[in-house]
Amino acid sequence: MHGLEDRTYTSDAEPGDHVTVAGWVHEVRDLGGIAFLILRDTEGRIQVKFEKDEMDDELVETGLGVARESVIAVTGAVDEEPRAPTGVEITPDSVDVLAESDTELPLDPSGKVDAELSTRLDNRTLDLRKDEVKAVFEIRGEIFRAAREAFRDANATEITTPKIVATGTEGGTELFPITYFGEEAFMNQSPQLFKQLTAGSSLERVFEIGPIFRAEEHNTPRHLNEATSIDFEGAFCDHEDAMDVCESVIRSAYEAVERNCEPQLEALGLEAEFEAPTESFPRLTYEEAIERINATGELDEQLVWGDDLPTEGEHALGEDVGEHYFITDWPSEIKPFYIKDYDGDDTLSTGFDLMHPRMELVSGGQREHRYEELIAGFEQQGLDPEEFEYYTKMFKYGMPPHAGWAIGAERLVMTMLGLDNIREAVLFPRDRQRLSP
Ligand code: ATP
Ligand code: AMO
Repeated sequence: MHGLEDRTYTSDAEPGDHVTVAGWVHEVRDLGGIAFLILRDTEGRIQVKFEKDEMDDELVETGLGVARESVIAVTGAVDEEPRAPTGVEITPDSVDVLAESDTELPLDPSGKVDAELSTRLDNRTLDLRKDEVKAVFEIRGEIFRAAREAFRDANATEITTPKIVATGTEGGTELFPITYFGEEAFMNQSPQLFKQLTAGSSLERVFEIGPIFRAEEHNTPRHLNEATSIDFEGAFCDHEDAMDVCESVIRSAYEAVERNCEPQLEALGLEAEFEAPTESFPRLTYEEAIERINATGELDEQLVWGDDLPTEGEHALGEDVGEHYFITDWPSEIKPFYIKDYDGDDTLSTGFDLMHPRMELVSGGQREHRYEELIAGFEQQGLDPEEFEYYTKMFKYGMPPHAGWAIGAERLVMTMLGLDNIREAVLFPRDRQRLSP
């Protein structure tokens, strides 16, 4: 067996080198006297040539007898060969089989045979061997890297908050209950209260990239039961400042992907059309939004002040605006209790959403930081403030004005790459039907 510390990636194998490459058997083509094995690793592919009459029989047998998707290490000389797919080929001195694959595959990683999404998700390891699938997750990683950099520029500290909690915060979706040493507990729907408690400390500006759990009953192409939330919270920020940070994070993510992910965009067939947003995102008020939706004539019934925006309305507006846009100045009654109203108008909320033409990406707002008003907000929402005492009491000890937001990371990946289903943006998605792998 090879210790593979001196392994060369396929993309680094140059004519004249003597190398060991390791990876998966992508394809074997036997032309009679000569045969080719295409070896695939994370960097690309390389052709391995077997000239049957000139090479050791055992070597030829090993190289050509191995099933597709087996893992092998090949040592040999690299030569220029214009007819090879990458312009070079290896003539092997040795072939070691490190892990043999079954000949029957549940999924064809060469992509020649299409597979249903459920088959792909059941066999994610094989699915990820396809260039265009791998590209999604490399881009997802780049988005997180860029977001962390943008947060650093915004002077925010990365934090992590508990995922096992005593209370929920997001009214719209159900909680997953769990048993915590005999007590009822829940999986966290949002780091909302914890990020506020931290922003109100000496840290001031914080961010978190972590899981959120929502017992969404329905099965849609844009809802998950476990999603990844990119959260920001900043003390001494108002909702306008928070929108600025949000815009810079989204813009940085697009720019980093455009700059650093050319091969991945190519694998997805997006290299020609991919464009980072250049203009700043328009900010529409809720009132303007419903007027524009009504003007499209796409809805059977006209929207009036106080209505939540129905999905068809969001789509009509998305088509009309044609780019990312914020919706601001929502009716207070349809925003959560922790969002602050405008001073002097308790019907108008500082909450905002960032929309992609296809769907909502972000919710946020300035927070209610005044103790009495916060307690009143809980009561209006039908929540018992006593249960949230761990949170509310800190508002008695100097809680600065603060604001923040959360981006649904999978929705960002999905809309950026034009994926049809949010499950394509998660390695191992959790939905109504899927608890494993
Ligand atoms: P949030 O993150 O605040 O839940 P959202 O994007 O999930 O935002 P909308 O798209 O405005 O919310 O949808 C509103 C609600 O409509 C959803 O939370 C869900 O309860 C319901 N809904 C949306 N699509 C479907 C669907 N295809 N089938 C059943 N219910 C749906
Ligand atoms: P909200 O509930 O709107 O706000 O969630 C923020 C963003 O998270 C994403 N998201 C989801 N993505 C996939 N599947 C889901 N089930 C799902 N639910 C939410 C969306 C959404 O815009 N505490 C507030 C944020 C804040 O005010 O800071 C909150 O959680 O992209």
